[in-house]
Amino acid sequence: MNDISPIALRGSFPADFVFGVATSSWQIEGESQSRGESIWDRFAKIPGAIVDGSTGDPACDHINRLDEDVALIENLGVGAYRFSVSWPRFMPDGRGAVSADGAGFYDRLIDSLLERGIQPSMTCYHWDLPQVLQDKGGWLNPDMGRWFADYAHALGERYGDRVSMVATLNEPWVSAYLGYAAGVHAPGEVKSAHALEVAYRLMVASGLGIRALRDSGVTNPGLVLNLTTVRLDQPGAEAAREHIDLLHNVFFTDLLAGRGVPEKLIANTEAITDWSFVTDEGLDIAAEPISWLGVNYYTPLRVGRPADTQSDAVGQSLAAFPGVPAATTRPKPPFTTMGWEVDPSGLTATLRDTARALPEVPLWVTENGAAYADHVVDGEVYDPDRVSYLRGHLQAAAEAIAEGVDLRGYFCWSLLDNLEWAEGRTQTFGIVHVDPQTMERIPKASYEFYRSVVTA
Ligand code: IFM
Repeated sequence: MNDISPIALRGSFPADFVFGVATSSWQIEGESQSRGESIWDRFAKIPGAIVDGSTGDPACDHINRLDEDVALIENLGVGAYRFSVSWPRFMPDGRGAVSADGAGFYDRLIDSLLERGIQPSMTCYHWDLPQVLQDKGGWLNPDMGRWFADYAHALGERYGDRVSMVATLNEPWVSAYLGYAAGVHAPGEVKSAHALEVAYRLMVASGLGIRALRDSGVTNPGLVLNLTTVRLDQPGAEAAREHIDLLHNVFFTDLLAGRGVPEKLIANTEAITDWSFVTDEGLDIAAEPISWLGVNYYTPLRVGRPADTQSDAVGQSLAAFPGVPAATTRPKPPFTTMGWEVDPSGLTATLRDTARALPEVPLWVTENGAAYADHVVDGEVYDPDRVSYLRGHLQAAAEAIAEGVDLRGYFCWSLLDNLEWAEGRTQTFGIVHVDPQTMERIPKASYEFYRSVVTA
């Protein structure tokens, strides 16, 4: 079968569909000495926590290469750029005073995007919590929601009139379960009861953040979740499949829809927690209406019967699913280097299911992309696997629209080869190669492919 042409692919989306590209602060900025400490700076100091010993410096040295990076975004031809604000750069003490330098950096970023006709899409929190707040208990502290709302309000006051979309949080599932159950992300705790509590408190914080953003004049606040379709791979794993789906998807969409914490999840986890931290007021706040929902999709989850060997796919350890009955996650080839199964139909299914769960909410694909091992040959990077991944997933997004899903835009993850959290520099998701030593940027073949689609 011939690959669909860029023109035909572009033509399968509405004319006003927004194509963008995404990054996040800790993964690209560098210059950690010019801001407050984040939980990822502290976590990176633990021997072995980050596989190759990477730290937040120099990351992609984006702070010093802003003009070059904005030029790459402009040349890509996208209509929007999704970035996150580093809370410890904007507000080094976590609360109170705003750093003039830190805030000024995002002023410059936003203004230079606008000068080029690119819509800034801002995320308030993409995992780099100020360490000073972690020292006060982090997301387990009942006051954190209020502190987050104050921070979001300050961001709204400063940038609200210039950014087209604002997300409160990026992927609370990851913060809660990789950070507090599997312990492979900052702050590196392994305590299932805390993971469930943090997931809930993050959703309450997001609701408070939505209110604070609106109060500051932001008209388009939303939230970004990593949702995915959870497939039964073998008979006998039905209960595990359902439990993983509850933790990964239904918990979040039910809270947003005002349906509360799913009864089945409460029953499944009764040996872990009594959920006494949930209050009617908290549920009401978590259900604060959002103007849009971002869906980050990379791979489906496939669940099978228990086996001697567990999958080593990044983020798919069963330790990340408190209360799950014995099972295995069983991704099938083809894989990316994260060990993630490549399955574009999973994106269509995820968008379809999310639209059903939250029928009134416009959806965006806020992240989608793939890590592959790249090679620079004669100053060029030829990455056909990533091109094929992007092509397939763009077609899958268009398919969801054809089925009636209200999908408004798609952001490719990621602009740059960056710090892939606990995987350090070993996993490269960029459509632009970044030399780890020289920081030289080389647009890959996938950059040219994506440009040919978005500008077709
Ligand atoms: O790099 C991350 C990003 O920070 C959040 N979503 C998933 C990406 C790939 O793992």
